[in-house]
Amino acid sequence: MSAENIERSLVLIKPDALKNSLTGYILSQFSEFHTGLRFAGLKVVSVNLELAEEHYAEHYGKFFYPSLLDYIRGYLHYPENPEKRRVIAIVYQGKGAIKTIRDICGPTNPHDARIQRPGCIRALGTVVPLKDEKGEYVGDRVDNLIHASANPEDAEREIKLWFKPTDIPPAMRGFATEVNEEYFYYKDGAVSERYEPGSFCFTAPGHLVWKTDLKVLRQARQGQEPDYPVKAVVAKYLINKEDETA
Ligand code: FUP
Repeated sequence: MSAENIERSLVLIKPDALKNSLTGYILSQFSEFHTGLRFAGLKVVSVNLELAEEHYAEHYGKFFYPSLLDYIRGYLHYPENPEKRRVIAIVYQGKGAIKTIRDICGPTNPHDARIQRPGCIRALGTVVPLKDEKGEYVGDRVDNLIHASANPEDAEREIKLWFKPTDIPPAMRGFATEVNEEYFYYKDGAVSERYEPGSFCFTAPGHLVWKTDLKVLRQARQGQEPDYPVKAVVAKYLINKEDETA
């Protein structure tokens, strides 16, 4: 297979799929035998707020955005069980990966999925009406079990948001990396090069990082407008760091 034909896609098995024991079913639908796609990365993630906000940044300000963050973070399906709040994040790689996966997922809204593509994964989802503070219906939250990258640009952004380069085997990484030569710390939404109490060193000299992330960190340090928010760089380093059950 030539390198040009290879695509990557980020799949998230969301909390409602985990709650309904659909993980095995979903993995078998995407198996190499059925799709020709291969795993390039896989992890169990307790979704921090930074990660949720950046993943759904394009929906910021929409009526369903706050509910969407609670949904992906597992608060809606596991209100009483913080230890069960998690998502399975997977990078698939192969020819036509994006379309192949989205076809198996089906339409975004499970009502449409059941009509247009019975048998697809999202046909098993639910639609939850949302109300404003006056109790008036404002639209639906769509609990559709699975996320799949929509196009190659989204796939690159999403894979770099959820995965460090070293989470992916070297021959499958696909995107440019660089060896970082500086210390970068994070505290209260801001990045700095110096440690202060409560700050967290998310990358140190010698670490392999995404080249685009390093550019963003340097832009932010020089007071320039970064290509994307530093929060999107840091979020992956915060994965599974805090004990949300404590
Ligand atoms: P998709 O690319 O199919 O995941 O769909 P979108 O990017 O349009 O939607 C992202 C998420 O927002 C989905 F999980 C569904 C959710 N959503 C709602 O909850 N309500 C809406 O009215 C639209 C989307």
